[in-house]
Amino acid sequence: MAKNRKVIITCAVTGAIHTPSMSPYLPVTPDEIIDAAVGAAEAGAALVHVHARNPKTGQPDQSPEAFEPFLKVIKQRSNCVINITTGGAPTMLVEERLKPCAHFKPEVASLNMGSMNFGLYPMLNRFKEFKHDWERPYLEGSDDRVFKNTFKDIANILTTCAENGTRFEIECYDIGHLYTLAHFVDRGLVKPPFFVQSVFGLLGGIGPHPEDVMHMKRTADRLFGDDYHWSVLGAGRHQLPIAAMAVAMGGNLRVGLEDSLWLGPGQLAKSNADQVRAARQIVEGLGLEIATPDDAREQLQLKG
Ligand code: KMH
Ligand code: ZN
Repeated sequence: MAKNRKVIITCAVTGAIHTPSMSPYLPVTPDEIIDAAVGAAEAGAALVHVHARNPKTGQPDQSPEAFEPFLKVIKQRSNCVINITTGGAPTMLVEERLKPCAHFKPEVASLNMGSMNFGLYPMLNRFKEFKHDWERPYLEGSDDRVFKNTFKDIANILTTCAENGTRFEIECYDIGHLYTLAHFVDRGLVKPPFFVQSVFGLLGGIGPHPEDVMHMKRTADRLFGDDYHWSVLGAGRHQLPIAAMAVAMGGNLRVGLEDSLWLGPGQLAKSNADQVRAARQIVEGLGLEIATPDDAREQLQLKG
């Protein structure tokens, strides 16, 4: 792992996992996404990872028109690095998912390193009443849905975005995804330094046990040496414990309502900024400094 000791906090402000009925604080409209992103950046996030939603229904929307109303304003109001999703939602195919990145040519885009099951249906046990018609089938449907990211899909994203100087938040949900990254390094399609975002605790991916975190880091160290920056995200209640583990091990972290709606047991996070502040406390409590957006640009060699 590359040795930088300023810790990069990424905040993923809304995503496509959670649905509006799960939390009144989930950003949905462009104004809510702007406030969430700017608030997270002011609280200490160097990168802000964004998805768009239909402002009336909250359904994930991957059209460039859905991103347009908030991207420009976030840029005007903050120096944070904007990271646009190419994951979109697990219901979408890669051609649709690529459109906003191809159009807006961001500094960073997410890149999902393999096809997988993406189990959202257990949330039906916790959240039962839904405001919008799409929410229940979206969650139920994940019982028989594959989040498709074939080798061809990955190569397509790499070549389309790399032409624009976009670099990647490389989402690895399991150990095999690190080996897939190594394969694309061998093919010359992705260049160091890699920003590896390890995802723990999603149903269908690696678990959230400390041994899982150790195994992910050990494998990435063996495959990539000093050529990668390591970041982690823990799903749901695992968010802060996993962040704390990784920061103590020299890594970076991601928080945000995309990955967890919670601030503590039974306590919904009222904003993305609240989660960033909680993560920042961990970082600073360990005697470490958080990275500014320009520190992150330098560390990750972004185009700026
Ligand atoms: N929802 C995260 C676990 C993407 O947007 O490309 C992964 C993610 C995918 O952020
Ligand atoms: Zn995302």
